[in-house]
Amino acid sequence: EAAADYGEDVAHTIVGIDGGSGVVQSTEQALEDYGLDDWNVQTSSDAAMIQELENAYENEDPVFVTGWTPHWKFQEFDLKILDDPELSYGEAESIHTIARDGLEDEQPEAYELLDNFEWEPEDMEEVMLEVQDGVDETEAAQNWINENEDIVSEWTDGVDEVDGESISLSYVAWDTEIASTNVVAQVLEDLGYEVDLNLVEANFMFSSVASGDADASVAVWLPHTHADYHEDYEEDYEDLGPNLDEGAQLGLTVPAYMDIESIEDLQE
Ligand code: PBE
Repeated sequence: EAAADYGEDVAHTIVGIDGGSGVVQSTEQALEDYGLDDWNVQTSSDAAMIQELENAYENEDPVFVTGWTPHWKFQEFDLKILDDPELSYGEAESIHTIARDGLEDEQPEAYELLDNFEWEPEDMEEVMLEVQDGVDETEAAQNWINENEDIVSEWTDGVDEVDGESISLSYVAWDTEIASTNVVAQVLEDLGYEVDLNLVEANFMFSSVASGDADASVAVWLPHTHADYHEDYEEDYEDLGPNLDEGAQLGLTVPAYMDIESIEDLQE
């Protein structure tokens, strides 16, 4: 089957996640960059996108999804990210932690922990896979912590415990961020914090930390994915740098059984 025919098979539709996500915005950019005028991105949620991917995969049907790594879907399914010579999806991404102005002075222990938090894609994937397998998010986070005490002790090294102070973390219901946010939340709880998980839409993840309504977020993808949000709000919060430095990437993603290698192949 010629790659261009896939368009008709899928009604020229790419299955996306929430409209506020960077990966959907990058996909819209890709349609423009590659002149794929008759294509569109259908927005839904991470969970709904996975369901559609699963359905297609079972029947070996063509399907296009807005993908990213790290993500357990690459372990569960045989997938490929299409070449993107125009770099509509950017290149390698890092995931950053941001904190509200004033956190360092007012809650130095939490600030220090957040500043120290850093892990690898494999770590994130372990938590994600367990959640995907049906383990409760909190429990999956705690399991990872128990099995990785050496890593966690580097984050908590020299950080004093507190007595029931509250702290809030903003995040979006993306599998990657569910994993990271729950792990950091559990470590903060172990330090004595009462953690409020603030599940929001993408733009509020940034505005809540900028306004100080939330204390921090560990879910900021840069330099490409969240560049627009970051530009709008970065003056009003502090960027603590990467918590995952290498191994993150966005892209138009398809099952490996599809006969297509590049987004360019969709041009008719
Ligand atoms: N993601 C996961 C997000 C960032 C983290 C790739 C879905 C996004 O596209 O905005």
